[in-house]
Amino acid sequence: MSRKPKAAPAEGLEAARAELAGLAERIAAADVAYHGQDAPEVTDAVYDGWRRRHAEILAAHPDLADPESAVGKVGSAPASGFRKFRHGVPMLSLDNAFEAADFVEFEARIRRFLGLKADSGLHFVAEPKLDGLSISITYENGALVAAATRGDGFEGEEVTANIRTLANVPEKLQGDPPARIEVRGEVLMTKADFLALNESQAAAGERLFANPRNAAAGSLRQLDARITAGRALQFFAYAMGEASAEVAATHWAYLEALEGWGFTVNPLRRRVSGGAEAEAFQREIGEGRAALPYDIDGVVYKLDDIGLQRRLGFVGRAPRWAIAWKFPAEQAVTVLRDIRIQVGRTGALTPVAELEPVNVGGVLVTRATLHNEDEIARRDVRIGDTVMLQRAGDVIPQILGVLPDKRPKGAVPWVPPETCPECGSLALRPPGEVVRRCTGGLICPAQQVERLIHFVSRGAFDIEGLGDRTVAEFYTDGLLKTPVDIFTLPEHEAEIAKREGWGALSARNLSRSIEARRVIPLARFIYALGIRRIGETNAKLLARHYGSFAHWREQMLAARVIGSDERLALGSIIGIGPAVAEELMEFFAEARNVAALDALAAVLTIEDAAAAGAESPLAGKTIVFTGGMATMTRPEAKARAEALGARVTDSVSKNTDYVVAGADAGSKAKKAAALGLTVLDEAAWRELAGRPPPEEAEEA
Ligand code: D41
Repeated sequence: MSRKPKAAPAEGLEAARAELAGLAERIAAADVAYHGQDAPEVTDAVYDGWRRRHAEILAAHPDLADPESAVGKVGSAPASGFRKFRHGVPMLSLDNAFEAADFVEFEARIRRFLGLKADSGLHFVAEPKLDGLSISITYENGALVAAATRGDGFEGEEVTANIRTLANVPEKLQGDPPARIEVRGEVLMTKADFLALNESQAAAGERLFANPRNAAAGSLRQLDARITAGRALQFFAYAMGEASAEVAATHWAYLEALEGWGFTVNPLRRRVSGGAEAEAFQREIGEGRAALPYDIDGVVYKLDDIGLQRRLGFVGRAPRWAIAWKFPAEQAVTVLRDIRIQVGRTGALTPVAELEPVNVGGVLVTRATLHNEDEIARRDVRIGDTVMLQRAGDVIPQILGVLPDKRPKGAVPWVPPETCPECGSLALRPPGEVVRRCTGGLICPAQQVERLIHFVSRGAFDIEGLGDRTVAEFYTDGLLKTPVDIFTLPEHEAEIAKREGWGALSARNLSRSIEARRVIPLARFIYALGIRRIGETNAKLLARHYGSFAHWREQMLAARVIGSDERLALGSIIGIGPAVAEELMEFFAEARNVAALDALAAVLTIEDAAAAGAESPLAGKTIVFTGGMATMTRPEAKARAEALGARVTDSVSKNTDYVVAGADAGSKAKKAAALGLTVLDEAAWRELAGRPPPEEAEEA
């Protein structure tokens, strides 16, 4: 493609500088999200667009080049060209702890879940949390056969040839490993190797890397594995994935087995029992951190007993049995230039701080969230103030507080707007709520655009080629107004092809990716609607509970009647609280919403939700637990049932398949008997749940 550098905007240097700063911030944030453990926040196309524009402006204004800028130094742009690799067992993420109280709560949660006494000892393995990139390596009959990046946890990129070039990754395992085993760990570059690499990059006139992690990522994700071979990368093994046979009963023993097979395992690992020992280890490692040859950003604590790990399972994408206790985040000081109002998909007005650009731990920060107007008042943040900033491991920087000595004369307290800056409608803050909202609803362009952006986003319709910027442009130009318009875009393909930055091929590709999404799973569809409080998790719960679009729609309409059976049924879905139910009812009470829903359903095929664990005897069944059990807590029983595809509800009705009656089961068990339902005792439940009596379970 021949792209002439476009001249910078006519407003001149200042405008160019501002646009450059904005782009740098977005690119840096996307890099953090991409190279971090999180899923990328923007599509590759949007990201590439930002980078192109950034380069164009720099080409027109070379003086604006900022040697401190993180842009241009970062590891690599999201590479394509690698084969996708589906992980047999998802690579989980980790919940974070930031202080001792979080660890205490983590332990308490484990005890509650397992029904253990408060004074029962729990043993953990503590491992420094290496700041590299997570990799999975598969061995068959002791030989390395495949390696892949973590990606989004479900699907990564296949990097077998690259991983084979790492000196400390065994090609053949020693000892007697299971026939098939997957080993997980972190690939990193030491600080010294990173500095040396950047020196030789500079000497060769090549781009520099921002930090060791980006250097490791950029070095590994090379289509030409010979380049990887020339880079000093190391692999530290820390977890197991799939295995054809049981390896060990504790995580500690598993790590020793890994060492026996020839892997490098972090020698700083330690067994700790309880919060006090964890806190001491945290301090010890924190103090030694700067002197370590590689970057770490915290310590991972894993429950040692693998049997208990299995019982605990995971919630969302993170195991209940492990936690990453992070070191305090990096901070900086800068000047608050302005407070801008952002209008979200649901009309929420969020104040955003516009900052004098500042480098915080290698990332250029120009914006920070101010959360809400109470926060601004509480911290008395004023325009012109010098503020303390924190980047807490995640992407959105926060303002910690104000340096009062540096306040300029005449700075006045900030006053929240009474109207929406986007559409001029009244912006109201209901009593008892912290958020001010635009009352413009669908007439507010900001809300409409945000809804469309959400609709096509990754977890929703995931339409490739329709990035944030494109959606906003199409909206402004009248090509898109409501979600259903997306499916008429292919009819405008010729027109789109003529737009600036487009061509016949990209327009064709857009039509193709839209057509490919005419069939959509129910959960994604529900999530795409952008109803307040219906995130991916709740959308899945609803899809699983109601099964089909027609059934869900019918039930929601009926549930609008307070006291109806349908309303009670909605309220009894575990995980769907009253606030969520309220939002659903509000959505369905609005005729325009139902009309929009039906317009979409008319052009789409919405797939029924398959119950999880479809082959299990509990798939699609509805269970009520009542009374206490001796060998399993209620949360564990519920999690087990849900993992097997069952719905757990609170109230017994004719739609209940099983009632599990514990020791002191009362009225619910009676009602079940009266309705002629199947009532199980604890032993029968364990049998059904594939959890035979505890003595035998040890062997399983
Ligand atoms: O050192 C690390 N970065 C590290 C990461 C580690 N030592 N252990 C880890 N263990 C896990 C589980 C408990 C889920 C097997 C991890 C990670 N996960 C992890 N890294 C990135 C996402 C998750």
